[in-house]
Amino acid sequence: MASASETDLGRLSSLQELQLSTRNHGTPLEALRYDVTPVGLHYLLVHYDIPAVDPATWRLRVGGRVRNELELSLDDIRVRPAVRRRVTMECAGNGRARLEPRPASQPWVLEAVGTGEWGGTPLRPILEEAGPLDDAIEVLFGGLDRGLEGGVEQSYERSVSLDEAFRDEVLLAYELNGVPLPPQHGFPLRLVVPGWYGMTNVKWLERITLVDRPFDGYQQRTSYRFRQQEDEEGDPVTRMEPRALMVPPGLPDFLSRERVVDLGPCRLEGRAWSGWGPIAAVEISADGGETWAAATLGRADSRWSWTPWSSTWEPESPGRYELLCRARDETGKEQPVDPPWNLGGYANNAAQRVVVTVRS
Ligand SMILES: Nc1nc2c(c(=O)[nH]1)N[C@H]1C(S)=C(S)[C@@H](COP(=O)(O)O)O[C@H]1N2
Ligand SMILES: [Mo]
Repeated sequence: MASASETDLGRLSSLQELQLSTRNHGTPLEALRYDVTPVGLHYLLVHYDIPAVDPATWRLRVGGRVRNELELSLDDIRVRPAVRRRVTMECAGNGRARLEPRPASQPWVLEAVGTGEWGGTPLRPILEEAGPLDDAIEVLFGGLDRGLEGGVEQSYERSVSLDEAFRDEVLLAYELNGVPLPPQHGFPLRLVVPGWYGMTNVKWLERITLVDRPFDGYQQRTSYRFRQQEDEEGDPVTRMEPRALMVPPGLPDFLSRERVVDLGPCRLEGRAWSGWGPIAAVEISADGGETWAAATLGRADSRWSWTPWSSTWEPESPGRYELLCRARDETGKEQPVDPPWNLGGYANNAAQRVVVTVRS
């Protein structure tokens, strides 16, 4: 077993990677067919252990730079105005395993994304009731789960700016797809910040603290920054970069996951999303990225949920092909074909590649 300090230097044994990838499962890509990802198929990322929570004694505490501290039970939260929002959430590490060299962390290939129908209450009125003092600049969200990371013992905590926390669509969710939040997704309460990568959506929430200086805890300062070298400060990871994914067509091979399809028209379909703006285009390539053709876009269920797309591919002859898809959003951000490397392996939104053998 490597020590924590060895793994920080970027060496994970294959057993450690397997351990991470069995605890934190992805959404099978065939489940991109559902508008809302069924609960058990939604990807999962748990940094430490799933904490045991007694809902009867659990309280949400709102404090720090506020006029009125609040202490809310689950019942207090449930009687507040209820909303349901369809939100696509993606882990910032999605695509990490396709980077070379591979950063030492959860080895996602491409499947760390899902769309939930999150039910809960808007955050803003709670913050207004607490009444931020003039010097409050950020809102810090603290989870109940504890562990060690980079040798530092910590609770999972992340902050967002006051402006971001006051957005109307930010919610405190106690339901997923109409059922109480399952333990692994943050029971009894989690934060949902539409458009941002998964790490912002703090699970097992128990503390909301308004602060008068930028939060510099581990998950804000050390993790989730774009860096090429250890000693750089780096820019923070924030919103989801655009990405399109396809349901791999035809039949999979058990071990390689490569696909086999019969000669003839082949329907391709999938989903695309971006945290920066609505999806403007999805394109398909059947020649490894030499030429691209536009796919047809469907309608997203909400601004914050993924956009369906489809296309028909007509291979001319049997053989081995490499299919790619890529998305562009209305701000002009487009997926690259080559993976954008960084030390933490964040936001690798290089176009998906699917190897397909066409048989006659
Ligand atoms: N308290 C807490 N919140 C957390 C995490 C965690 O480990 N602890 N993981 C974060 C990360 S990195 C992601 S990608 C999402 C995953 O949410 P899900 O498991 O419900 O899909 O939760 C985020 N919230
Ligand atoms: Mo994540």
